[in-house]
Amino acid sequence: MSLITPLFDSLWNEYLVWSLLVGLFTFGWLYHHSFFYRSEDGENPNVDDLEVGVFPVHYDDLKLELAWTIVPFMLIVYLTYISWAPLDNVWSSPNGGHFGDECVYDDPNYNGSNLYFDDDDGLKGAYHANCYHTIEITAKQWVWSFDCGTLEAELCESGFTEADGRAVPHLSLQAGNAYLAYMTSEDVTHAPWFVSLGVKEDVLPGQTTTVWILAEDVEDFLLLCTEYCGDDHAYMMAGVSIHA
Ligand SMILES: [Cu+2]
Repeated sequence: MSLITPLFDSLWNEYLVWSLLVGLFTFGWLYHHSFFYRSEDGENPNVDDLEVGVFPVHYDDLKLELAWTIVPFMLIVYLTYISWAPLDNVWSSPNGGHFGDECVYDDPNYNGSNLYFDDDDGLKGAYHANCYHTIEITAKQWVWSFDCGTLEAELCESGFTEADGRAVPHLSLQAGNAYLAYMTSEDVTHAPWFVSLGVKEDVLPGQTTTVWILAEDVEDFLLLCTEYCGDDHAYMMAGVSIHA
């Protein structure tokens, strides 16, 4: 079972490496200076003649200030750059974006959604599909409801399942398909988190928001609410199955 999609997998690893490098550098420097510049017993600890309330301008170092401003800034620009393509992929346009247009089932050229991951597309790869299916998700305190519209049962089916000893709503999708969910809320703000797919999006009363559900692997996982919505927020879950 994939915990995150390849889209976020490579980003996660790269962010982890940079966090470790920056952490090692920062804490290494901090601990080195804390011990190396410790005052000896009996020594006047204020060897720099610092005065309370007076900024020590005689220690000003323009080169150092520029370095610690520009170097982290360049790192942030780089991390933004590598995150751009995956974000562009998960926020793709529903009109001829990465996932084409909505599938037209009676079109003689219709040949399935055909979701696939292209490793060579851009820096980190990207998902593509010929076309996508649409579903609707409605949230209310404290239950999810899924509407498959006119989709065949093989492509989308909603029902109930058991999780944590309770009956919860269930959504069944087919692997190899891209779905666009149109979502709204009947009361307060909620946010479905498709745990295994690594995506979540707010749903809001009186508004429609969308999220791409990229059903790639055959797996079962939970959908959890990740926007605090009242007493039973913690139990507001659903089961998601992606079948072959
Ligand atoms: Cu909720």
